[in-house]
Amino acid sequence: MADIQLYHFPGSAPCRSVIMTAKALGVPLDLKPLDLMNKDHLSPEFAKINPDQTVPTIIDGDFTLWESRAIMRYLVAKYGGEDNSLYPRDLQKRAAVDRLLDYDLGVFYRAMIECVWLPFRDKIKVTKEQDEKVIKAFERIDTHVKDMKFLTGNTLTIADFAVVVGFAAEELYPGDMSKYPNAMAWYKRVQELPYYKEANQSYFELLEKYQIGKSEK
Ligand SMILES: N[C@@H](CCC(=O)N[C@@H](CS)C(=O)NCC(=O)O)C(=O)O
Repeated sequence: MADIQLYHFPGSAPCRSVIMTAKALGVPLDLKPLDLMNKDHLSPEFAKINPDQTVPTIIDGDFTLWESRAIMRYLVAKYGGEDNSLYPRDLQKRAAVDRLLDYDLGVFYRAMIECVWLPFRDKIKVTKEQDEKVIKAFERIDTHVKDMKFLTGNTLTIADFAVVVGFAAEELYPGDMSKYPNAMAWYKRVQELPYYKEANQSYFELLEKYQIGKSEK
């Protein structure tokens, strides 16, 4: 069987969540980097593959799929065996994962991108509303994970992969992360996964490029 092709942009958060899922499942990926800065994704060739022209996009045989959370669900369903705890079959356990994935898509990830990453990248001053949105997002994760190892209980799921790639924007966030000790303990736990470093290498390189890191905060 040919490896699954993954069109990605090195450093991209949703791409990293897909890479983590593949690594957790032991599914090899054939990485196809697109340079978004060079507008590679806007080429007519890529528009034929994904008319939304976004990454991550996978091609698995004759099947093409985009939207990171849909890709993660697909990979676990197809390659995770009978009942994989990364995306459990039990209706209520699965619903808890889905809720977190939806919260991430609609609220958490948006707050990180719009209120931390883009102002940082474009050197724009963060508004009071943006700052409040970020604080609320960090507070939500902190309260949510208070008595749990991972986001839906004591077992790692794809919800952790989805949220952690956005949470990693804390590296660029000038505020005081010690206010969120439960969230930071969860973040550390996820970072300790054996494949975390390799799957997120491109993000560390991006941080290095921008010369940012914990020690500089
Ligand atoms: N909701 C999508 C977001 C995908 C997305 O916006 N990816 C960015 C890179 S991080 C992209 O492709 N941007 C190109 C564009 O929107 O033109 C997902 O989770 O996959």
